[in-house]
Amino acid sequence: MRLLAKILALGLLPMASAFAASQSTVLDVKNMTCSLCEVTVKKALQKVPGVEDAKVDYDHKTATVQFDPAKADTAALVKATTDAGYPSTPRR
Ligand SMILES: [Cu+2]
Repeated sequence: MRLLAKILALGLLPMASAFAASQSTVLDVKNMTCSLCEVTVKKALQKVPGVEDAKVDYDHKTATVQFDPAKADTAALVKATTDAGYPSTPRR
């Protein structure tokens, strides 16, 4: 029984912390040539499951994305903008 409790605790703790916080990441976005591109990139990011908020800055060529790390990851965000015609790289 104690072993079972341990397994449950180990299994559930990472999930609990994933639910608690959303993660924010900044992407450098290429190919944005006008403010309409900003909207296209924003929509592409918002379609990714787990994305809570996406702010795209045409002037700085960046996208700031807030997402649930349990559902989305940086790779999925990069893929979304790239598939829309705007390759991006995560900023560190
Ligand atoms: Cu444009």
